[in-house]
Amino acid sequence: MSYTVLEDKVTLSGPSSSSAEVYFHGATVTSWCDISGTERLYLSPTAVLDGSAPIRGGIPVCWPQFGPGPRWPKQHGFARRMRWTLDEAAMSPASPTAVLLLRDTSDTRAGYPGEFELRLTVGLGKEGELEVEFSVCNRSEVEDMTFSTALHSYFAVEDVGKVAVRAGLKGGKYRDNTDGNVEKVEEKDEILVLGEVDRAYIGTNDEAELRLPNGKSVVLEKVGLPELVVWNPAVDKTAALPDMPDDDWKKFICLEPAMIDPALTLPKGESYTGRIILSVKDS
Ligand code: TA6
Repeated sequence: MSYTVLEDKVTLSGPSSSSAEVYFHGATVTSWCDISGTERLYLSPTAVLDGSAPIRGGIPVCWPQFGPGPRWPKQHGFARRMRWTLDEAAMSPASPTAVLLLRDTSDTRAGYPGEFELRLTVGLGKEGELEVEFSVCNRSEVEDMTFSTALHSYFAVEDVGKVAVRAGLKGGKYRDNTDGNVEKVEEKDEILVLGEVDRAYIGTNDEAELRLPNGKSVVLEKVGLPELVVWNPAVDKTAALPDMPDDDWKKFICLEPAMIDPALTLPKGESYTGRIILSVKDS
């Protein structure tokens, strides 16, 4: 069990056949294989990996905003568009854990005044589960810092029409981004993908289950991320994505632990941490 540093990414090898990899670009986790060696994240075969665009797939970090604004002119902010560095001093050779850092630059401060240190810690647990911890430190001594965030996770499926999301969402509210972000009430126990889905569920439980047709479920536990975005672009929106094959909408579903609305105002000198643990179980 260990980690290997390559030019563009760190690879982790964990218990049995579990593994993961995280690109320095955007601190984007692009692969997680569970203890059986099964790849559980979707990465577009046409994802741009040279740092010139956000990586399409894996777990992009949306910060300092989720969505089109108001803190940064580009969708989902700048964290997924920048090269992070490795904090090897915080890592131990025998542990399958990588720690990546991003600090404010003159470019970020030109558009977003915050003085920050972002840290993404990616590790494999004793059962091959994936643990991702995202922390924000407000390094300013005078200014508070406001942000929204999401760990925009793409899960690999064979056929998105045959999976179901169970997260105790029935009776809960969501903002429907396919309908002007109007607030609605979920009427079902299970979320199915029968067309384009783009919903931000509000005040959700800290556990969601992605039920696969083969009797397995991917379990997502979240802490410090009160919302859950469920997204699949379906045919038309996928056709408009330059970094995803037209038919690949069938091969993933996004379950995105998030903190969107209200955004968080972090007082000077204080820190925020959001965390997810991904595992696989029999349904
Ligand atoms: O996942 C929800 C969402 O906000 C969708 O509306 C869609 O825009 C998706 O993110 C992907 O955004 P991206 O900028 O990565 O193409």
